[in-house]
Amino acid sequence: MNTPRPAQNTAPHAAQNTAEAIVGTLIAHGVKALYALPGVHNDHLFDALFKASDHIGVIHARHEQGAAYMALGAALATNRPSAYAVVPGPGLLNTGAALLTAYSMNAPVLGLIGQIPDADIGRNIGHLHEIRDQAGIIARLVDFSTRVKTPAEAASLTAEAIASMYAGRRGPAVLECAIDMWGRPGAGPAQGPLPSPEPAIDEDAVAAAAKLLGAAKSPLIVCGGGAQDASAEVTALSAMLQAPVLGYRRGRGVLDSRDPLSVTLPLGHDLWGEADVVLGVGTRLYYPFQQWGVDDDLAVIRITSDPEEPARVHPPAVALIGDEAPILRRLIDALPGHSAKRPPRAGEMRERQARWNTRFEKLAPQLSYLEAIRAELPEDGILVDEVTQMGFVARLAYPVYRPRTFLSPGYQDNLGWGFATALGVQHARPGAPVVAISGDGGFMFTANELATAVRHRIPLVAVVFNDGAFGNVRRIQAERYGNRLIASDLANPDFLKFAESFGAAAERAKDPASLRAALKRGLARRDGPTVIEVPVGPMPSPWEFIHMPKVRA
Ligand SMILES: Cc1ncc(C[n+]2csc(CCOP(=O)(O)OP(=O)(O)O)c2C)c(N)n1
Ligand SMILES: [Mg+2]
Repeated sequence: MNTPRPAQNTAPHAAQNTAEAIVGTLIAHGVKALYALPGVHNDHLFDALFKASDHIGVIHARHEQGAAYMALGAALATNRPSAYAVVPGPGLLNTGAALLTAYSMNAPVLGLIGQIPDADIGRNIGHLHEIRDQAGIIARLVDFSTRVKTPAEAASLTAEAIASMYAGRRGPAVLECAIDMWGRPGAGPAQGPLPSPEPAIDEDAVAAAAKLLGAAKSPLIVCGGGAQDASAEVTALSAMLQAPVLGYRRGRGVLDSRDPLSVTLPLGHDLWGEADVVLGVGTRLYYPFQQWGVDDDLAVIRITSDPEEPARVHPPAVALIGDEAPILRRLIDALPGHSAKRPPRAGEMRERQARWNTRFEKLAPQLSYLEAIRAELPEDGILVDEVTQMGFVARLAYPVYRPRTFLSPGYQDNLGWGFATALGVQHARPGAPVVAISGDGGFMFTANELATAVRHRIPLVAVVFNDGAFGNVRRIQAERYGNRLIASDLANPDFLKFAESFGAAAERAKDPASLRAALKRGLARRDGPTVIEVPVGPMPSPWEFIHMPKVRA
């Protein structure tokens, strides 16, 4: 099934006040950790968490953005509901970029946000942490948000908020709760997950899609983040149709990179120009529509959970709305009646990919380090990327073997997301080896969370590629602005001493072979974080492989 419904979990305990009802409801949804930063507005919440500590842990971060990014990482690694709690006003705003990213990535993150005294909300008195129209600000960031206005509704609103994260366009939700509401008695018992009926599948649309795909001469499948839980189905359909599968950024790993029908972005670009039918699964088809072009000779089929998505840019021939995996299963069932037998395309794709791989050789500095990481990360190991030279190339060429093992920030592409998000990934998947890659610029956005990693013994391995610069910006200034370098050089700490001063393990690796050795040691260490600094020079530009010209009118 595509969208794991929140599991019934531990025994709900009798709820007494608002905070206890909310905490009990989180527990009843299988939420085992709350990523948080406390403050007076939420003291009752933390007291409820103290009392429930046999069932739910609190991971306290050093900055609210760290808490929210960790919740995002936990959600992305598992597709299970995850939650964070912060104070209102500055606390909320400090989580803004992470919440925005959770929205962009359709991640099931629940924010629990404090509020000023209930009776004063909207009066602009100037209470501690008061912000004008907090609810309005939140409503611009997430699809579902509300304030808990009585203890009696606390449990049901929490269950509703969590259900909303998996319904329609998936994504985060927020509950606000006033400083004097958390502790108010009279809440009902905790509530388990609401029933989540599978939306009916449009059988006429399935038949139309099967007919188009069955008759296609040159079908192409494009996967986005929404296909991550439909790997088996995409793999089966690709084999039946002998259709190549393009995944870039969030679509990587849906089809195993070792499958010859799995193609990288530039080959996908070539194939887009040749295709007669394209099936987009859980993707906005952003690069194809915005950069590669689309015309009437191409029949586009969309499968997406967001009912508004298909009509946004280019009306498709067929749109199927709902969870990707069950829809794909129906499509696979409907196909044999329609499908032409096609010759195998594995050999052709291997050869065409090999030609692109030869061109990728200009990215050798990045590729050699990524090869070292791939060699040390086992099949289920997770790589969290960043907005850095290494990240850009990883999205193109790092081999990904399984779904949800390559995490890339999607269209926000927000510098500084990686390290703290990876901490949440590692915390939620303690048995999986996790590596975060970042540049010296991105790492320093949340490097303070090394303290959180040490305090909570999170065994993340963070590789920091240090070029002493916002390298991407510097290269653009050098190449396109006559080398007028401005605001792109960085004064860095000694990353080894810095990491060690937190109590983290630290190593410096000067080449890919020493990175492999350092990774081996770091991944073996399971009681705390490791930072590996890799000093690097300027890197070759990957952009010619990412921003490619129109191939259709
Ligand atoms: C939140 C945010 N701010 C700014 C940017 C613009 N930006 C993109 S790449 C980059 C520099 C990255 O530097 P670093 O992390 O050191 O990676 P490098 O390019 O040097 O490998 C900047 C500032 C961004 N993508 N996101
Ligand atoms: Mg840099």
